[in-house]
Amino acid sequence: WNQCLGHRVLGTGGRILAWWEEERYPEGIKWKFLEHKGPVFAPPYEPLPENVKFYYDGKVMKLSTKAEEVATFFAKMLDHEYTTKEIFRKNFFKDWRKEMTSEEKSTITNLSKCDFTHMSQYFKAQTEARKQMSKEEKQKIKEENERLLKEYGYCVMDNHKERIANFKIEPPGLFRGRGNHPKMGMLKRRIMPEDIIINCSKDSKIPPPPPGHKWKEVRHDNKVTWLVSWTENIQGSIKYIMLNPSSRIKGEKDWQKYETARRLKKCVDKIRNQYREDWKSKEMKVRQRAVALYFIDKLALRAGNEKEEGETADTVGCCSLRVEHIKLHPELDGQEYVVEFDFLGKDSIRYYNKVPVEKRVFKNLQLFMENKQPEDDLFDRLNTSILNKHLQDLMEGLTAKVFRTYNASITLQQQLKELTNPDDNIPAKILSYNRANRAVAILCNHQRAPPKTFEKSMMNLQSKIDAKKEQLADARRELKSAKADAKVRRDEKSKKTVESKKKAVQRIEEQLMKLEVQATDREENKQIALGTSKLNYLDPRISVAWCKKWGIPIEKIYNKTQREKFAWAIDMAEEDYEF
Ligand SMILES: *[C@@H]1O[C@H](CO)[C@@H](O)[C@H](O)[C@H]1NC(C)=O
Ligand SMILES: *[C@@H]1O[C@H](CO)[C@@H](O)[C@H](O)[C@H]1NC(C)=O
Ligand SMILES: *[C@@H]1O[C@H](CO)[C@@H](O)[C@H](O)[C@H]1NC(C)=O
Ligand SMILES: *[C@@H]1O[C@H](CO)[C@@H](O)[C@H](O)[C@H]1NC(C)=O
Ligand SMILES: CC(=O)N[C@H]1CO[C@H](CO)[C@@H](O)[C@@H]1O
Repeated sequence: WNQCLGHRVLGTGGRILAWWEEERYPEGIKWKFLEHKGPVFAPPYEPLPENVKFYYDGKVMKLSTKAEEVATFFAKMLDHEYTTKEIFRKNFFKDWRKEMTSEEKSTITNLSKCDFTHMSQYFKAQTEARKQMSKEEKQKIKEENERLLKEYGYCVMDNHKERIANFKIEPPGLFRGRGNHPKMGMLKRRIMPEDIIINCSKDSKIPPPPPGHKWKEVRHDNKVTWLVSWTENIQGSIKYIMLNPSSRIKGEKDWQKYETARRLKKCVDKIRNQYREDWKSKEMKVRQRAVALYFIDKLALRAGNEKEEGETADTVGCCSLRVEHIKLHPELDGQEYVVEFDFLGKDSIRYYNKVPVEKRVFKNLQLFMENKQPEDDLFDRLNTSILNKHLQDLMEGLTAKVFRTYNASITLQQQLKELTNPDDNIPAKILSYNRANRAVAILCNHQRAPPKTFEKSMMNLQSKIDAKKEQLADARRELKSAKADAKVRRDEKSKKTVESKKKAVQRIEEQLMKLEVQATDREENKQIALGTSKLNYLDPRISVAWCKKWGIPIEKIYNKTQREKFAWAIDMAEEDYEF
């Protein structure tokens, strides 16, 4: 029975149980830029048609617009128990009289003599008519709502677009309250621009008030969570238009991660030149650091050594590699300077890879391994904190993970460019997307054991394919005989039959193709976990832009949870987004 209104918690009878100062962000979180379109006001009042009558004391009475509007609020609730309650009636009548002209006031002195039934019937008929609306009319309303959402439902906060939770201002009406609220029945006023305080940044486009109106105030406070506020007249509590703070903070972090990776893209060449130079350094520590960095960059290795996995799990990252984890081959399978890696990485996933490296790296590794036992550290002058410190010096916010994010995202972008065939249909394009995604997962070593249900689900799919093939053969036979038939008869009817049989064959061919694509996809996916890279390393704006470019519904790429997580990207990605 407690309700939370603005910044007050109210108990029964509207008693204030608790209140707080202001809707504020947690300490330290502030925005730098905020731009929005302001609120959407309730639509203006539309007077009743002439034939809808109000009766006082048995006689028809034409009400002034203002009085009529408030009367309709009561008429709409006529069937509700509220309108029989004494407090409700008393409060309503008092507030209604304030909206009346002096003539109306002197005539209408007794609520019990007011007859709202005709009005009430009119509204019921309207509700009924709305239910019977045609598809086109419903579509029109839907489109209008979407237009409003697009225009007013978002704001720009610090460079990214954010969804606004409640951009529509509640229409006027009668206050209901809960229980026997002493204020029930009072008129909840129409909120006007003159009631509205706008909070936005100084350098933003300040939303213009509706023509002929003024805002109460425009503020620029970057510590508050609201965009628009006003004081409602019943309880005197402050109402806000806000964003969803939790999603903002999450989306913000996610967004920052990819922006950091994009910053790396700009300076990665410089970093690479630098570590190449460092391979020649006189200082052993610098050489080791440079080779480790090369591994992180080239192999997307983790920095490692964080000791979070506990003492028993013998998992390693780049800095904690031991001599036993690598083998050097001056020549292997026709390639020069090959390093063979074999170790347990994060979550005890085996990392096994044979990579040709540059000659200088190879020579350095030989040097690092000299006179060492298999269990000795490969990079004995290095640990994770030294490496991380160095990364910070190279670029603010740089960690080994940023290299992974950068490489994963840029690889996805390149793979999508390479693999997407413009002439493909949608299922084939999605297969290409999944293949690009798999290329990234392999790069990040996101492997998995084939799921237990794999064989069974593959068999199910195969039997579906077989059935579809049979169906196709039947359809083709039918088409053939229909054609033969048409040749003999040469009439309109048999021509039509041929056409419809042709269509059937085409339809079945498409269905078969879809199933076959699905089977290929599943087979290729057998030992790869796509989820991790999709959720953690791939800039969602790349996928969204790809979908927009090729007209692929976003649902084909992201499921519901993923769409929520990436809402910030789905709302903002341009068709030609470049990571
Ligand atoms: C108001 O009207 C009702 C119904 O006509 C009547 O019973 C009641 O006595 C009236 N009240 C006053 C205060 O005139
Ligand atoms: C990403 O990693 C792969 C595999 O090591 C590497 O071949 C490629 O050059 C990297 N791409 C970029 C753009 O860094
Ligand atoms: C890393 O090495 C530096 C310098 O040798 C040392 O000061 C630091 O304590 C080491 N950190 C860890 C976590 O081992
Ligand atoms: C969406 O996919 C992820 C894996 O990628 C899964 O963990 C999650 O349960 C899925 N959510 C829904 C609503 O299907
Ligand atoms: C509700 C409220 O007053 N919020 C803030 C809006 O901005 C001003 C400064 O511009 C602050 O003083 C307010 O606290």
